[in-house]
Amino acid sequence: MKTVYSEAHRGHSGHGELVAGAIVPGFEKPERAEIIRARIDEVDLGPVVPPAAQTLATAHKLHDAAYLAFLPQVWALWRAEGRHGPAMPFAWPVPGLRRDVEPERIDARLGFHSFDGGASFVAGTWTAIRAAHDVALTAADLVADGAPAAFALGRPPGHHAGARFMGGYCYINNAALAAERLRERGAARVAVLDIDYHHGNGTQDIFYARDDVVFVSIHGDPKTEFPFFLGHADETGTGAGAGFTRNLPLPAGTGWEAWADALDAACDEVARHRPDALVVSLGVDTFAGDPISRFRLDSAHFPRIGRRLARLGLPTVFVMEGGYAVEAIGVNAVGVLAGFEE
Ligand code: Q9C
Ligand code: ZN
Repeated sequence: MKTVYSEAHRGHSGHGELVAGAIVPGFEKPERAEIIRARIDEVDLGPVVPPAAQTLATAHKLHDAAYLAFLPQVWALWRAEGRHGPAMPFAWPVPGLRRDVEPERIDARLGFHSFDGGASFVAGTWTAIRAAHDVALTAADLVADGAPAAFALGRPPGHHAGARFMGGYCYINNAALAAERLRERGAARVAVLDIDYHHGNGTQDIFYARDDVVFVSIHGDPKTEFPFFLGHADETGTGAGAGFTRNLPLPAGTGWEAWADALDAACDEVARHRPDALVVSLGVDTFAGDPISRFRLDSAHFPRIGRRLARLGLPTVFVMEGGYAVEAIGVNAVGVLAGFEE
């Protein structure tokens, strides 16, 4: 299959994140995409192509206009306050505080548009976000044009980004873009299957009231795992979307057998809705060696995931999400894709 990739992700680097009271180097770093890119050549997965030019029209169907307008301005606003280091929020308008008065200062605006401190900005962040957006839409177009599958290798990832917030290393929801583009190109119904370790709260948020995009997710139980505040089994959709969201939370420590059972259940759920196309939010932070996650999959399991997904027989866009064991991320992510192609 073709991979869509842009080097523009490299500018989103050098930021840190808060772990146990200290700012440590960010786990979501350029090496991740570089190592996957190298592995694609090693196993001859297929051609690597640049994204085609895209407008933000599809993003505007998924994200709030004020939120989308804010993202490209962040770095300049931060610099205008004399700051040089990464921009990160530190105050959030939780219930009990006001959201109806939009603040003016950049520190406050960052918190206003986010749910955690995990989506920081450096000089190249917007360019990387925009490139990942173009990558996802281009991969969806390849599949709409008739390719059986395509791989959107962008970063930053997207599945924690909701209609009006960033967080969890995510800004614009790339998987949601791919699903929406498949809808625009003629698919009556699209399924998004999220196999990242973390619940795809942003994707769920965007499609929760819709019956044309099914969202199915296998993830660490939010009672103990990030993003903590969404992803429980009783969340099944609302309004027209009732019955079109399915969450399969699993306890930290889950290994291959129980995880594979959940994948079977998730695939059955996808098939039951008879979608015309599939988007896979491809996180490989389910790997046992992942430094921030707690499932126990081995590298040998990832091709088996790909083979199971292929049995759905659907045109499929793979969109890169998480995975932080960089030494294994190439083998694991490309393992899924190679298994799918068998
Ligand atoms: N620094 C994705 O896998 N963990 N996002 C914060 C404290 C956030 C994961 C830990 C994990 C976000 C796309
Ligand atoms: Zn994740």
